Amino acid sequence: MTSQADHDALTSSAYAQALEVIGAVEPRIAEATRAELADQRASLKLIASENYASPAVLMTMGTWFSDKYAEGTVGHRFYAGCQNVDTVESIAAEHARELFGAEYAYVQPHSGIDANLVAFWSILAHRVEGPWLQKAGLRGVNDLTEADWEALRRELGNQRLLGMSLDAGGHLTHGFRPNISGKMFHQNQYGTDPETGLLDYDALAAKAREFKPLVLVAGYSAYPRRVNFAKVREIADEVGATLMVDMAHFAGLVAGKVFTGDEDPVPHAHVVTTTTHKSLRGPRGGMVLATEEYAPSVDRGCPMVLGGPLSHVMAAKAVALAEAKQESFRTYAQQVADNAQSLAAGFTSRGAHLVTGGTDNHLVLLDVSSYGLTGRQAESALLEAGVVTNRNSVPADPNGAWYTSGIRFGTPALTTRGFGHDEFDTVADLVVQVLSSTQPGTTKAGGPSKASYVLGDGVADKVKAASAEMLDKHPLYPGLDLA
Ligand code: DSN
Repeated sequence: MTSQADHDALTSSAYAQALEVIGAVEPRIAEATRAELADQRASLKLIASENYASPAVLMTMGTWFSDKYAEGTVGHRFYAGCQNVDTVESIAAEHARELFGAEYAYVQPHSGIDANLVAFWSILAHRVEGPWLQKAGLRGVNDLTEADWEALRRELGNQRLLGMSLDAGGHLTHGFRPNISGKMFHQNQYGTDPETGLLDYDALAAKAREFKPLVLVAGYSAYPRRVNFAKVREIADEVGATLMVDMAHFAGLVAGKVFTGDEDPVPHAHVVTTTTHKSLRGPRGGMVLATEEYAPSVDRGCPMVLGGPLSHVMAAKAVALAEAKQESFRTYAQQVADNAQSLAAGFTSRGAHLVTGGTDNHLVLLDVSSYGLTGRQAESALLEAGVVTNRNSVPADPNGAWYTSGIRFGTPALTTRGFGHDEFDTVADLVVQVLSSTQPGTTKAGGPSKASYVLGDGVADKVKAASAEMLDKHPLYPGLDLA
């Protein structure tokens, strides 16, 4: 067993040497890599979908597994020599099944969008193609005639999907028109209650009864509240829909047992998708969990819609999932949720307006219109002061999805650095200082601008100095010294 000091020295030396090897080929990349670490260390990272993976997870991605093709699935590959990839993929899937209590896990998706595409096509294959093949008395796709394909294409292309609208907090892959999900499906959207901003299950049920979707999508990327997935499953069952939950944002809270019972999507959904790099704190990538019933069609993800699996990333997923099984991850996940409460309370006590009035997950959505700003202006002013966030629509947003009226904040990353209640209260204070000191700018022609802004003199420096004090107390990768 190595001591923490030995471990830190090993990590520092490994990265310093790796950067030397990289720098000998393309010094600008080694330099940008060092600069990225410095920037991440020096800023308040509040983007709700970002985190800091452990050195073990990061290092696992930098190996020769990157060089191997392995299309197909474990034990059934389109390439020879995949025995070690099989080992890696099996271990990652085993950890995922155990951690989430899932019947089946597919760890190949390269991203959240890929995971959702795998899920959509798996549901279509299971619900549309499967019965159609059986009805036609066919054994497999090779038996289809051109006329059969024509009929199947028509049927596949006319299915209904009901998802949460983007401005209510859904994700663009849940049927938003510019995304393929909004084009490949006959889509419809549910929103939130205009008064409370909360999900209205009765309204959702009424819409589902009227629309009768094949796929009902639950999950969100900017809704600051928990969802009762048992209720959503009842609605799906009533209308004969497959329930797909996208838990990309809150997978860490599920893994860490903050969301249990009705709030845990895994026992209630037919198919669950996620990314692995957000609150779950793993490598950049995606994953699909499913019931046994959907497993065979999910397993066809590659080559159905995915290119060759990223074996080095699957290996890193296995490491991250092993980390998430540890007791310390439960403590972390609970702290993420507690910190979101502290941040929300800090904003509310300073007069800021929060969508839904607060939070009970890992994110807070601040409506910045009361400061006379668009989300775009607020995001830029905050960035100038070293506070990294992203603009986001609020329900029925008058400024649309580009300029927006909201700023989304998340606690996973700074919680990894060790921030607690007091620091998040200070973060709220700093954010409010910036927003209160920002004025909308004007266009070149002198008219009102939705993008430019003017931040009061000295505010950025003052906020950066206050942030630096907290960041210094909670260093990122404390043992990692590249000097
Ligand atoms: N980009 C992710 C997010 O920020 O929520 C989702 O795609």
